[in-house]
Amino acid sequence: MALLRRASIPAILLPRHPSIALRASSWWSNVELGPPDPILGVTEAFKRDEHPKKMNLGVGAYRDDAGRPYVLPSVKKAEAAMMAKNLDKEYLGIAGLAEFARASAQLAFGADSSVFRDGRSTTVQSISGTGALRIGAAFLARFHKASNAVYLPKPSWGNHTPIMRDAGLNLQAYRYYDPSTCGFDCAGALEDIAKMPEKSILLLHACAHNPTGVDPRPEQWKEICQIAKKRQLFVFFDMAYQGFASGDSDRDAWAVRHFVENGHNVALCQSYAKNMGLYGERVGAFSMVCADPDETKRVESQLKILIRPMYSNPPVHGARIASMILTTPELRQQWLVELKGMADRIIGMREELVQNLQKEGSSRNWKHITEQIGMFCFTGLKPDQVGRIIKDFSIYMTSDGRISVAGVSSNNVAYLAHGIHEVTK
Ligand code: IK2
Repeated sequence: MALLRRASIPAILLPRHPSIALRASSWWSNVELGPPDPILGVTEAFKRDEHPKKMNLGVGAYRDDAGRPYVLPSVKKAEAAMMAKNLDKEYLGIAGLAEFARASAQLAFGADSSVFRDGRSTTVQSISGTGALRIGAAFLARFHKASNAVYLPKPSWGNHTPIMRDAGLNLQAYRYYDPSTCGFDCAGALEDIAKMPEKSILLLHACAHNPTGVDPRPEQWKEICQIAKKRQLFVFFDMAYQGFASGDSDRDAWAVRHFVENGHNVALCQSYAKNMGLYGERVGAFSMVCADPDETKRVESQLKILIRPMYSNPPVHGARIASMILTTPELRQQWLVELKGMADRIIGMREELVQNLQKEGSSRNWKHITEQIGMFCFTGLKPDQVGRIIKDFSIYMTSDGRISVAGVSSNNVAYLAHGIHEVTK
């Protein structure tokens, strides 16, 4: 038919590439080419590089000391036990796996927390930490009528900005990092928090602040807690690294528990990407601490109403793994040892990096490398130095000078120190 129709059109009127001309004109000519993601774009550039010593310290993903991705033995054991049970693949409910949500909330708030006795908290499974943030932001945008201003630390994890903005919240910032000390700007943060309009949303990284690796000390947390209470701020905790900072999951949850014990009805996001190495399984949780059981029930119902049109219900496999680890005493014990092993390896690499910088003859003060905590180190390298270390040494990192210490190993720490020294001397 098409051929017959074309045969009846004079040749002069036929386009040179008829298949193109017969297509509808473009719908998307107005769509601009977007920039690559500032973190994941680093991995793309790394993959294209053929340097034999290239290092990818961009994305935060744990590697063992041989530089390989690490599947925790406790995760493998849980998966083997699950296989033996021959489980089905039915849909989960909108809020996810109930036993996972319960165990996750207990891990965060402490099993003996009064929020459980009082029936004052609700937890839903989420698509890892990012999904938890997205649920929380959507809930706040819809129901936190008193203010849509969300205050992020300066700097914060790069994805916080689009998550909050896309949910319709109004982005603000408070001072957090002091470049002159490569440490926490406590005075600046307290001053800014004290000036926030009442009922604003205050986003806090519960531990292992990303990207700086700089956390407040307990006495500083206490001050933040008090001022936030006085200003009647709504506290939104992001805890993507519980146990990964100090190696102790209770210690890393200290700030969250302190705020709750001191009367803050917080929102909390959890991720099992790092602390169980379940990156691609996308296991996380979102919790809201409420005033009483009735409020809890109402909030829970609305969380489900928000989730249903987003993704209907969360994936089951990773949540089963996390749930089995958290609720089986021997597996949980094994996991806690493995978690400490990961945290300790990172702490050890920080020390080795400083020693190697000294061996290189660097006279700079690198003590922030060992003082900062968690997966990331904010090296203090300036953008031009980052550009040079990438170009001359194929050592990839984000342009703010953040390195994922989890990607450093005994084999490449000396090369990294050499590169850093060459671009900073
Ligand atoms: N919140 C924070 C503060 C995070 O750091 C992350 C993980 N970021 O990791 C990538 C990187 O910075 O290199 C998350 C939330 C959420 O992570 P996920 O959605 O993987 O659980």
